[in-house]
Order: sequence, then structure tokens, then C-alpha cells
Amino acid sequence: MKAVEGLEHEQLKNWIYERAKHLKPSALHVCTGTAEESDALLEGLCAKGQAIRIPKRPGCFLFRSDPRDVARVESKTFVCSQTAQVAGVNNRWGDPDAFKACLERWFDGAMQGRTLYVVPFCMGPIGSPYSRIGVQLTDSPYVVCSMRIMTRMGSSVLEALGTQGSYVACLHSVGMPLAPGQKDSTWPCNPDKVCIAHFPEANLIYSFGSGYGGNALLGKKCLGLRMASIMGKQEGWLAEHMLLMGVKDPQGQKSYIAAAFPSACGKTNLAMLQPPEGMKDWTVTTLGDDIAWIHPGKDGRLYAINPETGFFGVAPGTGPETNPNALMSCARNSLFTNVALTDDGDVWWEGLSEPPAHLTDWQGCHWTPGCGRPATHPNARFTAPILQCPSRDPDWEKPVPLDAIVFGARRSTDVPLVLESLNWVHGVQLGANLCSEQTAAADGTVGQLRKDPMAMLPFCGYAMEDYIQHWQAIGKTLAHPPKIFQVNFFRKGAYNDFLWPGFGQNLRVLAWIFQRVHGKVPAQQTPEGLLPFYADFPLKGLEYSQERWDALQRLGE
Ligand code: GTP
Ligand code: SPV
Ligand code: MN
Repeated sequence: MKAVEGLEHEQLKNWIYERAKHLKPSALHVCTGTAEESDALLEGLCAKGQAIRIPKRPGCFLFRSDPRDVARVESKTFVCSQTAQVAGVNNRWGDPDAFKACLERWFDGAMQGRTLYVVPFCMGPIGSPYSRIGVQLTDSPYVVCSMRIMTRMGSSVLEALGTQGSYVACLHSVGMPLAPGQKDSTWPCNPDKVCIAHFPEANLIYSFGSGYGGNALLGKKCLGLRMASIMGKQEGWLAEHMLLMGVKDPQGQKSYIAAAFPSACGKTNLAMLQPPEGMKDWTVTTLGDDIAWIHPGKDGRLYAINPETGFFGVAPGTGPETNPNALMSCARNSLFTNVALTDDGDVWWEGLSEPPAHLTDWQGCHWTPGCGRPATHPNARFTAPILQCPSRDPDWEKPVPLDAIVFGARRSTDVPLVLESLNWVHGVQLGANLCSEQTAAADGTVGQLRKDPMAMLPFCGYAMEDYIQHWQAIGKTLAHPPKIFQVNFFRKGAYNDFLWPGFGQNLRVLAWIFQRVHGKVPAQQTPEGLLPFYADFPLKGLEYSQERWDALQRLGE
């Protein structure tokens, strides 16, 4: 218990003592957040066979998860507010007393044979009025090293917390205690006993049984979206599943855009977009790829900030053509989970390059092209610091004014490439009616169409109808609201081919949005919204026939 003696925050110290007594770890470590600390943890993981150093990428490591622990588990994620109505029909509500009692039993002795890491982290810049602090207790060194990339983590956060600052208490265990002498598995977890529970009134998050992504990095979806959305409702702001980017036109005029797409529907790729041939005089900058916290400003505009410091990005499909900025971001000091390993000591995934003649796949098995299995898991990911992103916006740590909000989804039919809402109220309705085909980012049937309002279905911490109401209420206070658009980069043609080339070419959509924001192009008014005219859509340099355009932009089937 020596490790916590120096803590000046009495309440936090007591909480850690009390939890440690219950979790029964064999050691306790308060994380400082230094590179040396992370290096030592990763070295230790390699020694135990739980991580593999990637010789071709300095400071990079590969992790292979248990094949039953590969994505967020929405079916085991609960909002345990005091009354079911506060959670609403879209959330999985859990009775707080019952869930707490059950999880307390599960946590009893859960860290036996392991180290309890205390991870102080800050979502948003330390000291900013927009930021929120969390303290995660975890028995996963992988989580510690990931949290160091994804958040501001370590001693400086404890300093900011002072003697009585408030924080969200986050308790996480992989749920696999070790008996004396028991050999650890390469990815400890407890897939039969997974639960992620939020107790909003108690400022508390419990997560048990999974070590993967949003289940385990509790700053991200749990604090950054579910808890933060509740804070936002109470305090008059919005916590959104949105990328944040800057777009500058050839004349040097710049706009900031936030865009909400469901998981694995293109946020990271859009946020790091590289201008295509013919549009090299446009500039795109990255502020965030997953979460935006949005506050009304005194000037009647909306201001957004990315509370994270890294990317937990989908690896498959990320290549030098589609997203070179993401590849540069994860060239060093990054973690890779469930990708393949090449024989010469690099990582590989589908879409990165031509497949090599032999690989070790994400489960550690021999793999050759044509063997009939993908080499990587479809939800394989890289964890990389935003500081290494070449397209990083110089103002990425500041709140930036929004000129446009975009709602997007994965729709192979019916939904056009781009449509502008008639006004804020209509735009919010477009967002509220978002439907998307499910992806491998969470449990559920891939491809199945489901309603996903504002891409927040899995992440809103309270009743969806109140959330939509909150959006409308915020809109009423804005003298200069951003324009709201709807996009779909995934519409398919008769041969199951994508009708729109996507990726870098999506800048054309952003350019049209930019021109609409600045009143530079007309649009066709329809009852469903404002549509671009083929003649003024920025297609220069891309061969795209009117016939194909009509198929792409048609409303409905
Ligand atoms: P989360 O991190 O889960 O929130 O996902 P995300 O919204 O950031 O999605 P991401 O950008 O990682 O893209 C997910 C998958 O969609 C990847 O395999 C991409 O290659 C693919 N993708 C992204 N943008 C496009 C596009 O414009 N067109 C097509 N066809 N595929 C795309
Ligand atoms: C998502 O699923 O939207 C992600 C990945 O960004 S995870 O962190 O696992 O939630
Ligand atoms: Mn996401």
C-alpha cells in the first residue's frame, strides 16, 4: 500500500485502499505516465509472451486477443441510473443496486496474482474548463499503455486533481485472477462473465471480463461518451461520437467540421483525408477521429474539442492509398491488436499492401494468400498518438468553432451521397433518423440495418428522446448554428460495387459542404433537403458521369 501513501487526495486514497482490499492484488502501482514506465510494462509483457515487439517499427508492439474478446460488447453494456426512465428504451438499463451487488461479488479477489494499476487520466487538456478527470483501476498493463496513448495520463493529472478535485471512478478487471503458480494466458479475460456498467449518479463505471477497446479503455466510450453525454445534458453541452477536422479552401478560408458516423463507418479516414489529384490546393487537418465535446459559445456559435490524444483506429482497409496519415501515425510508438505479423518482423493487414507469401495471422497461425481466411480480425486496430499524425491541426487542443455538422452512415441502398438539411430542426431530425448497417466494431450481426440516432445508440447515457430534445434545445440558443448535412459514402451499384470512390475523393463532398456554408453554390430545394446540382459539384479531375451521379444521388431506391 506504500504506493498510494503519497497521494494528497484523501478521498481518492481511501477509495484505492478500499478497492485494493476487495480486489486483493499482489502489488499496487500508481502510474506516472512516463515513457520509461510504459516501456518497462511493454518489456514485461513481451517477456511473458503477452506482447510481441515489432522490429520494423520503433516502439511498436503486437497483441493477440482472445478470439472471444475482439470488440465492444453492447449486449453486456448497461446504464444503471436510479430510474429506468432516465436510461430509456434504447439503453440496456440495469438496476443499480442489483448490478452493483453482482459486480462487487465478481470483483472480490479478481486481481489475485496481478498488479493493480492506478491510472489517473484527463479527457481534454489538463486545466481546461471543458476537461473531465477519471481514475481507472485496472489489472491490465495493455490498458495502462493504451490509456497513455489515448489520454493525458499520469502524475500531472493527480496534481490537477489536487486534494479534493472530482473525478469519475473507473474500476476495471480482466476478471481472471491467478492462483499461486498458475500460468497466465496470452490475453487474460473472462468472456463468459463480461459486464460494463455505468452508475451515473455515483460518477462510477464498473467493467469486468474484457480487455478490449471500448470495453476496457474506460476514458473512451464509457466516460468520454456515456457519462459525458449525461454531464452535457445537465450542463448544457453535447458529447458526441464525432470526428473533428479543418478544411481550408485554395483561397485560404478555413472551416471546422464535426462528423458523426457509427463505428467502423469512416470517421478516422475522413478526419485524416489526403486531398486527391486535382484538389491539392485544398488543405485538410485533423483534430480528432472519434469523440467531440461541443459547447455553445458566447458568440452564438458551437465550439468543439477532442478530449482524446490518440487514435484507436480500424486497421483493415488502412493503406497508403486510402489513409497515408494513419500509416504515418502508427509508424512508431504504437500498439497493434489482432493484426498479422510478417516473417521479416512487421505488422500486416488486408488493404495495407499486396499480401506477402507467408504470414502469422492474428491468432498466431500460419497464413498464406488463398488459404481462405483473412489474416487479420475485421476489428483489428492500431493505437497511435495524435502527435505523430502529419495532418494534425495546430489548434487541435483548442475548442474550434463549427461551421458544419455531418451525419453519415453505411447504407448500400437508398441514401444519397450528400444532402443538406433545411435548417437546424430538420438537421437534428436527419441525425435522429440515422440508420446504418452494423459492422464488426461491436457484437451483433454484421450488415444488419439498425437505427442509430446521431451514431450514438451504443453511447448515449440517457433516454434517446431526451437526448434529441437536448439537441433541439441547444439549437434554439444558437445565433449562428452550423449547417447540418447527411452523407453516405457506401452506396452500392448493380454489381455490388461502391458507386462513390470514397476516401480522398470524399474531399469533393467536404468542398461542396464548405461552399454551401460560405454561400458559394446554389442547391436544389426538395422537401427532403437541399441537393447539389451535378453541374456545380466539385468533380473536376474525377471522371464521373451524370448517369452514375444520378444513381448516386437518387432519393430512395
Ligand atoms: P470507429 O473507430 O469504429 O469509430 O470507426 P471509424 O468511423 O473511424 O471508421 P474508419 O475510418 O476506421 O473506417 C472503417 C472502415 O471503413 C475501414 O475499413 C475503412 O477502410 C472503410 N472506409 C472508410 N472510409 C471509406 C470510404 O469513403 N469508402 C469506403 N468504401 N470505405 C471506407
Ligand atoms: C467504436 O466502436 O466506435 C470505436 C472502437 O471507436 S471502441 O473503442 O472499441 O469502442
Ligand atoms: Mn468510434
